[in-house]
Amino acid sequence: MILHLSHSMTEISQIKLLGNIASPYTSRVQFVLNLKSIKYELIEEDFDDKSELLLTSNPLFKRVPVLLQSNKPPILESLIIIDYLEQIYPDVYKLYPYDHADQAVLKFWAYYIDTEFFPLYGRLRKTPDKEGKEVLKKQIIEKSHVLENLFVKFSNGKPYFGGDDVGYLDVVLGCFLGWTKFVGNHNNFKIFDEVRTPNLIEWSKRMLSHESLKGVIPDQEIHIDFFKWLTKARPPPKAT
Ligand SMILES: N[C@@H](CCC(=O)N[C@@H](CS)C(=O)NCC(=O)O)C(=O)O
Repeated sequence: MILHLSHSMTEISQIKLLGNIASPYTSRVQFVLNLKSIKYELIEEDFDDKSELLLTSNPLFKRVPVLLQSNKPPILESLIIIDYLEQIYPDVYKLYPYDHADQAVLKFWAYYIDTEFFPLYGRLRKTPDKEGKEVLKKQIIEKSHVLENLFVKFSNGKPYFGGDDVGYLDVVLGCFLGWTKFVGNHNNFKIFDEVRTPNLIEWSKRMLSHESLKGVIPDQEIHIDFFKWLTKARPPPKAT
């Protein structure tokens, strides 16, 4: 739902986002900034040589994304940044339903996606032995069923988790679509699949052609290069 821009939108162009092109959490925030028509400057972080700005604005985790505005503290963590954007610009493209209990339910699922689903991709990379990898692939497939059922429940026959248009969970899960494709290809399996998760397959296509995601989810080349970097910079333990 797109409503008229408020006066305070002029302040928004002061927003800077510390991010990285391969970072899904950065994409997540960019997606929301685009949906809310908020202008921002993206400052690309090199993880081999993190900027002073990143180290001072997120000294504990030293991670992106970080949202910066003049005379305000840095806002950290993608889900917190999204919440913040929704609170300060509630009238421009509403991500959540109005009901607080319904919001809390969506946030639970965001927590699930961030703690139970996506981390499995990293564990798959770091697990050296074949058997261990197979176990993780199974777990990813199990979780893809959970997500398929979640989609059926929330979309209620409509194209997005949010219903007729992109909502909170679309943003939360949608940012992982590039890595989902890469991890599947790299490990010879399908994470979302026409037979097992037909709704998520159709949803993925819709998401990737959505205007607000254009240019936000990078090409597979970027994932390939980032994966090479990860393998070199943070090598998995050797198989015993
Ligand atoms: N929970 C955080 C995760 C952020 C995160 O993991 N960022 C990664 C890039 S995807 C990062 O900055 N990594 C820097 C590093 O590992 O040195 C969020 O939602 O913002």
